[in-house]
Amino acid sequence: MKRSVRKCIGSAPFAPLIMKKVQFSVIYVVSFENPLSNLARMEAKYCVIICIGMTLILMFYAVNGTSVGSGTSIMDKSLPSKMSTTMPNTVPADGIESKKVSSSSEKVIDFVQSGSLRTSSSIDRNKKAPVAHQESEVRPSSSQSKTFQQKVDKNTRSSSTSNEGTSEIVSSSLSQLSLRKNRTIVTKANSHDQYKPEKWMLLDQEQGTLNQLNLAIVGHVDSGKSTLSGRLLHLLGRISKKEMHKNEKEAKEKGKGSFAYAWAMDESTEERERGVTMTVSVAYFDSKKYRVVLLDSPGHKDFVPNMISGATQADAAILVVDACTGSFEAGMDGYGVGQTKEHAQLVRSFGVEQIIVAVNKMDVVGYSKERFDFIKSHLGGFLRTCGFKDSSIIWVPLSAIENQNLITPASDVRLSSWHRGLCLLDAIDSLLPPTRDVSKPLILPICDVIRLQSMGQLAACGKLETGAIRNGSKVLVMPAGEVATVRSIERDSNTCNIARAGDNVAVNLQGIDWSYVMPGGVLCHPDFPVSVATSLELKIVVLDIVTPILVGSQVEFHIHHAKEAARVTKIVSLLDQKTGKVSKSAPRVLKSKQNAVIVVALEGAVCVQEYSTCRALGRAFLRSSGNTIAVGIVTRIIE
Ligand SMILES: Nc1nc2c(ncn2[C@@H]2O[C@H](COP(=O)(O)OP(=O)(O)OP(=O)(O)O)[C@@H](O)[C@H]2O)c(=O)[nH]1
Ligand SMILES: [Mg+2]
Repeated sequence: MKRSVRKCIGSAPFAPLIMKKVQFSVIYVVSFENPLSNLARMEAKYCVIICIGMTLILMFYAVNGTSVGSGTSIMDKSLPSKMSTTMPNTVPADGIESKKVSSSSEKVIDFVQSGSLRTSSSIDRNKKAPVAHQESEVRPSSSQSKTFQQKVDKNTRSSSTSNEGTSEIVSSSLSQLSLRKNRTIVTKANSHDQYKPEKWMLLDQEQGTLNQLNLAIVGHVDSGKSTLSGRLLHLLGRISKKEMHKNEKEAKEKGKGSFAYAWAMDESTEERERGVTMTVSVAYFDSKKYRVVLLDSPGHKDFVPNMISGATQADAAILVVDACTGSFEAGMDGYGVGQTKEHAQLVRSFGVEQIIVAVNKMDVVGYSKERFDFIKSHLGGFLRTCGFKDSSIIWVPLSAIENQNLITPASDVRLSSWHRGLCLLDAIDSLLPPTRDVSKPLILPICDVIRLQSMGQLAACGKLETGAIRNGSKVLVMPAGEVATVRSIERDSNTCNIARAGDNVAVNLQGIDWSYVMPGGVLCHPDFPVSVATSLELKIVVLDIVTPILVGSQVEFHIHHAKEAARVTKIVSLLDQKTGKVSKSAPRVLKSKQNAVIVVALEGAVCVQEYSTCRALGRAFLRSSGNTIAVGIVTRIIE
């Protein structure tokens, strides 16, 4: 329907031309009516017939020819990439339309929503991505190759930045999606039970290598996440003295002296000028037990979609809260204003079970035990309602600025006198190793795509949720349904031969057109394709909302790295919060804190699995007007 409408619009530019031709013919006919001689009349008759004929032919070509030709290209250009996270302009969804009227910073958001993460180049300054301007800034993802990062051509990246060529190809590939989808899914919908992993996939941990732990740093704006991350990296030797000195000097010159450590993570000019993290930055360090992938998320409300990109990959999280009077309370404010609450809810909905609460800026409150206890009791109660078990929450009072209780126990007696618990680094090491599902078929949700035009190479970046790949493995790129071959793999800037579940990698692909590989897509096993759907049944928990959810409500649907405009088409039932049983069928509205089963129809197809089959592809959440309004799981793929 949408396409046909666009097709008409597509042919519109040709309409004046057709009209002109018709008018000309009519004038011509009329002018021949006046000469009265027979010959003239005969000629006039023939002329009239010829003219009518020509007019009809011209109209036929004009209508068919132009609507097909121009309609296709114009339609394709105006259609958003289905897997792109930029919302279609035509969707009057709450808070979505307004985002499209974007300021430059919002454009950045759109781009980054493609799932872009970036590796903190402070850790390796010579490997810095070229940056031309903010909108097209190249921000390599999670643990993808810095080599890729170095070579990447800012104009060649597949992302949600508007790229007419890209959207044209992507749209045309998507137009075939339903066919591909059916072909792929119907003919190859193998049950996961039939999957037998190959021997190399199951090999034990390589000797001498640490377990990888993807650790998201989340929390309310200005709570000190980047400062804490920068400080930690500096203490662990991942940032040189020279580097730190440079940051300190430059930050001071700009009147932002207190942000020197944060600058290790916040590298873009805009982030530094605004003193706000806008995209997730990625850094690495080794603890005694883990190879830690640190995902420093933005805390500002406007950048929650970016935070999601990183947090969906997390095995565990550090929730940073600001101990200062008023600041902690602001983070706990409801209705989408307090990101302490929103982030905690989101990371839990992504399946994160273990959380470290870093109560930061304890220096400002004189390392007060009372303040710490107050925060612990208030936030602790809330975390329990999110589903965190008490035994999975570690509380760490600290000061990033004064280096208290980060990698060694506090030296300040005001803290050490009462805190007998762990310092932050020990708390990280006390986390249980994440389970890695290598015995299931490959699933790698793509958070970023990097194209090296000069070398004709293409890398899909993201975390392997299940399964394993090695050089030469065949992978199915969804939703396109195209098979590609793994040319090489990079993990934490190093090439490796095998990547297994849990690894954050850049997978260099060959044998596939780049337009088929998109952020929000999924790499999977060719014989076990993931589903592609536009209508889903969800079991949701409604968060603190001001506007109730109704049938017909327009929402932003998020799932792994994909985002689509959606509409609530049905509220199936209300569920009892304690028993989970249906308490009311087909309620008219959904309000805060209610549990329900709903059906959503998506504007475009997303790669999805039922939660019972694959957790990573079965967790979804809904946003509206810049707030997360519900978190949930996919219980049924309808269409
Ligand atoms: N006094 C004090 N200030 C701190 C501490 N940690 C961070 N800050 C300050 O808090 C401000 C914000 O720090 P950031 O690290 O940018 O905070 P953030 O959470 O990363 O902010 P966003 O990413 O924008 O959400 C800076 O001025 C820091 O110097 C601390 O332990 N004590
Ligand atoms: Mg920050």
